[in-house]
Amino acid sequence: MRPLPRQSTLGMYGAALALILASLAGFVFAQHEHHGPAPAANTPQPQPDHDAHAMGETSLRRIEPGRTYSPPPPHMGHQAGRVHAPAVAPLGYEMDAGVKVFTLIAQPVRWHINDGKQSDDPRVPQKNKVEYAMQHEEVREVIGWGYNGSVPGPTIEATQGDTIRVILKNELPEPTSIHWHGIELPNEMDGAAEVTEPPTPPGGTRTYQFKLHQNGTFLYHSHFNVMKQEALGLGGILVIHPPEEKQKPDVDVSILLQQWQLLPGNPNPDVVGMDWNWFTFNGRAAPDIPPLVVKQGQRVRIRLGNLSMDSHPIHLHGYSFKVVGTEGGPIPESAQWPAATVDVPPGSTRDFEFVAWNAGHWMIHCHKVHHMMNSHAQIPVGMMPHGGMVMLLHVEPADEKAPWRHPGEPEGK
Ligand SMILES: [Cu+2]
Repeated sequence: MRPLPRQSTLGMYGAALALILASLAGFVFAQHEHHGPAPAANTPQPQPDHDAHAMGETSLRRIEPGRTYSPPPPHMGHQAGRVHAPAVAPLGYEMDAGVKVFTLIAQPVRWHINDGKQSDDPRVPQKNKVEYAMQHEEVREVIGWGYNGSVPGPTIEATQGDTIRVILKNELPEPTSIHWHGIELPNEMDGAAEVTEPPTPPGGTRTYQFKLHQNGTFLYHSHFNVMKQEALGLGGILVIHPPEEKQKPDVDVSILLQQWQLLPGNPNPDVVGMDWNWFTFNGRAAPDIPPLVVKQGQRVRIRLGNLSMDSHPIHLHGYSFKVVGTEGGPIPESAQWPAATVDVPPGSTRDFEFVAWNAGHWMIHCHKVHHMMNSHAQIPVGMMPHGGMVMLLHVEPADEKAPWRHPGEPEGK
């Protein structure tokens, strides 16, 4: 494909003028043909089941008359296909003269942070349930800002040594930019709006292109009007695989941690308040976070990224794991540390790995128990049901009848 021209050098006044003109004109974007995302290979549960969507004309009329938004771009052909982001559709790329080309459309997104349904996953033993104690059924619809109809944006996958081009199209009602968080790149590609580049105005396009010299788990997020734009959801994870890997995980998962202040009856997040009351893995709060299903014996890597304003100590039941990476890249083997909880500070990523020897239904959750709640501010005294950053890891046993045995204990004892 032909690379799109670089953004024109509009200054702040130009951007502001474009914003005013755009809102006066009520510009309309052409609808592209929608190619559905192809399921990624080698993932435990390919489930592009995110119920987020770029808002269609009908629902939009209530908010911004006359404006429509592009569906996800048809760049779904080539899939790296290794990293699985539960609840978020995968993103493919096109090749252009050796460059991997991704498209991110920044646009308003309406989705359910929680669909209000009890989890009916048959793998969770029903006999253990206490009515109303486990799961919060409040439906919460949110209108945020995301990429390609998704909050958070899709996980971008590439390989060290690749040159990637990311085409940002701005369908937001205000200027934006994308910062490549943790990436060592030329200054003019950093995406720090008003510092290294003018922000991309509404209706504008900006092309970022750079070579990837690192590997690991990184972030991307808006870097214009940051407090508001990040609080509305504009972020995602960028995974760079090493060209060669000694121990490839069988299951590779990315989870973006976000938090929201949602006031009763209002789908628009409060972007200035600090009483965060909804906490999400990939835009979903429990019980609406899809479970992670793996087979006993598989090597699992979980990549956590934090684009919220709190730290999240993420805890896994039934295992000790090894922390193997940060937003600075992989941790040398001698410096990896064993843990059952890994704290993920704001603006960081943490990768941890384990071999799923222990079959069963294991919880993965933030250990700030405040963050294991939905809308706690509204809950009266009494039972406080689980919600928020709570996910289930199902490790399917290789042999249903085999007795439980710790791997440290010799067989036959
Ligand atoms: Cu937390």
